[in-house]
Amino acid sequence: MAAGLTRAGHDDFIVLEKAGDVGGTWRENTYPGCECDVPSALYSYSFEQQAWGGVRASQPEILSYLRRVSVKYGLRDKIEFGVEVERGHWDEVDGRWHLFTTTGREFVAQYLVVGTGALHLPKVPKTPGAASFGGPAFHSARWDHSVDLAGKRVAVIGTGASAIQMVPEIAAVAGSVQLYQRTPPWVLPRREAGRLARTVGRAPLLRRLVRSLTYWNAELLAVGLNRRPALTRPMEWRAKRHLRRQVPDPALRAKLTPDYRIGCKRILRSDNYLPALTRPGTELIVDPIAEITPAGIVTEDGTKRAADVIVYATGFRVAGSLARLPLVGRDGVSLQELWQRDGIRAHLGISVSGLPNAFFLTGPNTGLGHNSVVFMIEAQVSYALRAMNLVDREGANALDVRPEVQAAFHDDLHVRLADGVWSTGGCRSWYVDARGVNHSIWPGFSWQYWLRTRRVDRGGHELLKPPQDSL
Ligand code: N01
Repeated sequence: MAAGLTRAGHDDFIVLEKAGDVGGTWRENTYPGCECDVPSALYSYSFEQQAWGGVRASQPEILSYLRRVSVKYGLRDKIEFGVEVERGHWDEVDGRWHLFTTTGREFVAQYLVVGTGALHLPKVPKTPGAASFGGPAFHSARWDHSVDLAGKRVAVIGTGASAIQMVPEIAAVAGSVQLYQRTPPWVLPRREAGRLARTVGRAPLLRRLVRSLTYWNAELLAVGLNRRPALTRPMEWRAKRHLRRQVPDPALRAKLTPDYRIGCKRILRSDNYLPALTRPGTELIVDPIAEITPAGIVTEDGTKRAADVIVYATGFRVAGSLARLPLVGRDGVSLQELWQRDGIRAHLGISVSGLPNAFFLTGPNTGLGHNSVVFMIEAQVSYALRAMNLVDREGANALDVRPEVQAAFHDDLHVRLADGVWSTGGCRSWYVDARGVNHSIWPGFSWQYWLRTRRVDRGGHELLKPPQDSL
């Protein structure tokens, strides 16, 4: 967003960042083996395409890329680091957003862009006895680098995208690994192209070509995920073949075979996760956890396993995480109240009726199971810039999406979601909330989303005039 504003010639903005550096999720997640499972060809900004070292970019590579971009575009001077916004409200008298930080500072702005992300609140299960555990215990997104895992008995809970990246690294150094699995993930080969990728990466024209081919290849998957989940069956065959090749033991294979449709949860890619589970020191445990004691973990079948360290790779609290920041809009109604009343909804996942001039990045139903979130974020940034231009062009002060436009968007979205693998695939995932409502996924091609964000519908918005005394 900051680069988008700068590139569009604006410099009258400020970025408030609670941490001490840029990077977001790529700053917070530093667990061993952390990398991006989206093809690296798609994982850089369109205006700053990156020559990555391989077909997947590692967390340190991505973090240094983001730092580099922030320097190159002169953004660091625009960022107030270590400033956490605690609350904000739209003031109808002066037509401005007023934001208050945890230290009591106030910022006043015509526009507010919320880029706080969806996967940033660690979810740690409330297991009986967890607090009594005698050793270090931490979440994957809060990795404790002071803990040396060499020779230790390490318990890892969870087998999602984070776990499958860290387990091979942990297994390589730990004395033993206990991996607690509730649901087996579908795992496809990772396919590292090595030298070819590096060569391609260095030649800008080839890089663009690969980016384009990779993008359209990824879009193909959307047909299966969104419309015809049965079309993804060949992917299931490939994943099962990968499993057969990597896990010779039929009993272990049975535990690792999913019983739901691929894509219902995030599709994972790894060449070293399954082999790590066949190492003598690694045990895959599928009995549910009953309690945690000072010495380790007890499963429901009564087995006690001693552990020195527990790693929670148990994901994030997602639903409504955007509403955690108390924002109060028109008529004194807060985002939380709006979403409690109407359900979590935002027009294009970007604007919420009742919150004028506020734009959400990675808002509700803009996540993808098949392509890169960077593409979606760039579409959202362009949309926010277009909306600001519209306000200026119209001589207005603000725009607020009409509730009926937001409702029509929301209803159409949820009709389309009903056909998708997230509804029909027979799994439970973080995409879906406790009531079975999917607030996470965009149920279409990403280019359809891009098309819809190319234009701000003037008639679909109420344009608010500047307050009288500022005329
Ligand atoms: O979290 P998850 P994650 N008892 O929610 C299990 C992004 N990401 O951090 O499947 C026992 O996927 C849970 O079991 P189940 C990506 O969008 C991206 O791994 O619910 N187990 C599951 O196995 C991803 O989707 C990258 O039955 C419990 C695991 O913990 C998102 O972040 C890399 C449990 C949680 O899996 C989240 O991934 C990493 C309990 N009480 C992450 N509670 C990229 O490479 C949960 N589990 C881009």
